[in-house]
Amino acid sequence: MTTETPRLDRSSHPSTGFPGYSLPITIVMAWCCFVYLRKRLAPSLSNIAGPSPNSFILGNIPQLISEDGYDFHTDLARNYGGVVKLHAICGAKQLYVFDHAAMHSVLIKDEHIYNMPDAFLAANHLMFGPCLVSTSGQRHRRGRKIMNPTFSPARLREMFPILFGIAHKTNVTILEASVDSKNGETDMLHILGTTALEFIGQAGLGHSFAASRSGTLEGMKQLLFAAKRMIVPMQALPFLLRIAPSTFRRKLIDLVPLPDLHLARDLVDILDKNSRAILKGKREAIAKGGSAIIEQFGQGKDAMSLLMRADQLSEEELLGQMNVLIFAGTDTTSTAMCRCLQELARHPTIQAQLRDEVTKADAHGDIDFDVISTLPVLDAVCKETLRMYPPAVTSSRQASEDVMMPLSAPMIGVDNSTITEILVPAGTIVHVGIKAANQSRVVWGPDALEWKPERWLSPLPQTVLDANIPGVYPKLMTFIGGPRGCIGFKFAEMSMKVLLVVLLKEFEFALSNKEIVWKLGVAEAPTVEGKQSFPMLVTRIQG
Ligand code: HEM
Ligand SMILES: *[C@@H]1O[C@H](CO)[C@@H](O)[C@H](O)[C@H]1NC(C)=O
Ligand SMILES: *[C@@H]1O[C@H](CO)[C@@H](O)[C@H](O)[C@H]1NC(C)=O
Ligand SMILES: CC(=O)N[C@H]1CO[C@H](CO)[C@@H](O)[C@@H]1O
Repeated sequence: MTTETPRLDRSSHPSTGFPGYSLPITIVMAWCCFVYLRKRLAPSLSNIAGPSPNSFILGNIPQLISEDGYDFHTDLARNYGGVVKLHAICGAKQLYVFDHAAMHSVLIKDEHIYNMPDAFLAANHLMFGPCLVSTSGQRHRRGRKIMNPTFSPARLREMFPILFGIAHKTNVTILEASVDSKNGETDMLHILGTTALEFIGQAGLGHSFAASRSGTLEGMKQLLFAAKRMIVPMQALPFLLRIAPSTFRRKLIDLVPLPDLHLARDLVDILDKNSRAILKGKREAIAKGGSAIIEQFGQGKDAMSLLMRADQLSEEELLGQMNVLIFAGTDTTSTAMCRCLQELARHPTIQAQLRDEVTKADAHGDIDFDVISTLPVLDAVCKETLRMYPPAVTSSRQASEDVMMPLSAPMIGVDNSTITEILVPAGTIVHVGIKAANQSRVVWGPDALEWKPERWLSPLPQTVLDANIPGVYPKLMTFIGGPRGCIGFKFAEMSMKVLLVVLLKEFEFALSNKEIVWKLGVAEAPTVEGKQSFPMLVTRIQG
């Protein structure tokens, strides 16, 4: 199968910051103002405290979506109660929420009222096609019902040896890379990114990206960062999708002088072409039947093969779901692994303790599926990393009607009165502060901001047990909760564990002296001097 590699001029678009404002953006924003002002906002949010807007037109949005926005999110968590008011475009108000009763309402109790924002659904539709992250309501429920079994515990058991096979290849890649390396540094982001893509490729798509050397990984990464930089003009998408036929939209995209939009267009074209080629290959193998299926990567047991045999999704939907698995499962997992290795490098005693545990368990060939989940230090290291460093920092929803938001503890309003619940007006966008919730001192105790796997090895504090945190992953918001919670959280956890078992047996990880700057994209990413990379000093353990 031939897949195309994107050739992209990376210097042609800004790597950080907010794009400049040209005529089309001004038009889009004027349109947004019109829509928001028409909806006139209920006064109920005026008493909620929050940071003052940076500008009238854009409010706090540039800070919220900035790639350098860690401090903004930290300040929100530190300086306000569990619900914070943000200023959005043209004076509209949004909420930033990390109170757990409020999160429970948004994600579970009143989930049918809080959809993914229209602009996100529309952008996801343009990028990926019809899929889980471009649909809501009934259509989304149908999609979940069809997709859920593809990552069930029985499937994970089947995928387990496939993941080990890939991790062993990664071991060899690291060996080669560290031999080739001039200064002893190995870029673990690239290696772990390729590995995570291969995990999803083989287990999810029955396809080896490593074998086809497609540019999917680079393309996906750049697409997500370009999409995030376009959040403001994206607000016009639901409107454009409604009025314009697709050929006209395409012309429009070509005409609008936004480098990021053109980059996104080219990337989407490449991803689409690759995905269609993969799907065609699978169709042919299924048509041939018998050994043609077994010869495929994943032996026909991957998620896509299951979906194709179940025959409930259209061709476009299959492509969409395929794109979304790549999109949702790659950068998130590789970033979490980078954070994991970073903390293990900072805590050599824990690294040694973990190495000891996995080496003993893995002494007679690969650890068994049932055994890997019983290793306490391995489990604690993964959970603590996912708590401290959730790869996605926020997740957004939009209220489709007026709704009351409960609070777990009263807050003080701007007028010094006590607020016990909030009337959220229809149309309000609510950002769930995943990171802020995970690190709450109220819940986790005074050491909430320290990476301490030990906290998982003894009974958790009563405040954690009482908090009733509404995550699909016990006690954490990292994978969100409710019907839109991450479909792949068990798969992601298993991927991390398999990699840690194989890599810690073989290597010792230390930090290089390069300064790592973490940027906030759709998932966070480590950079060195503006380029995505995560150099580490990797030494092979002798003996
Ligand atoms: C550490 C790794 C991961 C993290 C932190 C993570 C986190 C998340 C979060 C926060 C969401 C909710 C997004 C939103 O609604 O705003 C989500 C959704 C999703 N994730 Fe993951 N994810 C990870 C790995 C994976 C993997 C490996 C897969 C695929 C096997 C996957 C598949 C999905 C899908 C399909 C959705 C959309 C669910 C829906 O809208 O119904 N994720 N994930
Ligand atoms: C890693 O690769 C080396 C060289 O091929 C091999 O000797 C070693 O057993 C491998 N280790 C693991 C855990 O796969
Ligand atoms: C609220 O209380 C603070 C201190 O207790 C005071 O400085 C401030 O003026 C009060 N604000 C209003 C609106 O009453
Ligand atoms: C509510 C709360 O305690 N939030 C904490 C979340 O994490 C930030 C740092 O990222 C802390 O400063 C907050 O106090």
